[in-house]
Amino acid sequence: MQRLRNFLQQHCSDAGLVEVIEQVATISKDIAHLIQLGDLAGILGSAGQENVQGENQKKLDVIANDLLKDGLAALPAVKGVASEEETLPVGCNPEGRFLVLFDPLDGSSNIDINVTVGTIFSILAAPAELDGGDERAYLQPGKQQLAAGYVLYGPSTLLVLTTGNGVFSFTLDSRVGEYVLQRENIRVDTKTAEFAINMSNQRFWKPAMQSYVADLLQGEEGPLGKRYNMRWVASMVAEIHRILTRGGIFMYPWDSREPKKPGKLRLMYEANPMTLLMEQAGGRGSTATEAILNVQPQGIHDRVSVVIGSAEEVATVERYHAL
Ligand code: P6P
Repeated sequence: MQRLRNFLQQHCSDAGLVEVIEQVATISKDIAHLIQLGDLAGILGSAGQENVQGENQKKLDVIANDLLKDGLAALPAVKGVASEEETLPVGCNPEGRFLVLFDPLDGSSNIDINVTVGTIFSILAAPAELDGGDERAYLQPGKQQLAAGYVLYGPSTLLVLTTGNGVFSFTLDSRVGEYVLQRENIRVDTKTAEFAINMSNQRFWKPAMQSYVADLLQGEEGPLGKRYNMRWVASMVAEIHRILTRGGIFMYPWDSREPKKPGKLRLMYEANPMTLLMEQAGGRGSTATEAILNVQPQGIHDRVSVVIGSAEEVATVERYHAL
């Protein structure tokens, strides 16, 4: 079984990029260990403060964020980092060539109920002329990502990664503390009969999304002509991993609860990395009207409407929104 380090050395010619990815993997082992200890490590519950998103931070949100921020800042290759849990980007090493963006603990509302959570990361080239603490350095569309991935802290701890040449999955063998290659060149089904959306928001969606989901629910008798199943884990990493494994479509569309926001999920460290992975596996990622990887960010905490998964199903959603 090929270990992560050997794989990266074979598949990635940039030693600096390999070093950054390895550091994320190393840090994720500490996060996985804390999650497995749970209450025993005293890491459950609220941190008693809000983040820039206005969300109540869990203790483990803060711990995971600090582990990633400090661990990456220690690498000469890292010029700066941006995090869901940090209001501003953090400048690291002026000579660094990479910027790393991350959601340190995605789905953290699940941590207190022992349900799957994850870490999502995205790696960009650092513009030579901008400091790693300068937000402008990060404002690159998702198609410019050099690498992206997630760590899924589930029954197994998995690292799923792309450096632009396919999607690869590694399982953490806790007996030896190493990620070992599990699946190569993952391909996602172009068709699906499984959708993921938070149905409790139905009355707040645009009519086009209401119409599409109503047709999904009509099953064989409806215009889509087949019975669909539904899942909602409230952890994007778990949803995307399921889709990479057996197809599907994940949606978090704009809704009228906060009409000024284009969506709930964040472009730079949720939608962009997950879309790069999905498209590297033959799937697609769209805002329902535009390819996610083409969206030009205006700020590191930009939000976006998200429709990600099996290519033909994403195209169907776009068709409903084009009517
Ligand atoms: P809701 C987790 O907070 C997250 O950012 C995603 O991981 C997840 O898909 C979504 O929000 C869940 O949102 O509104 O269903 O709690």
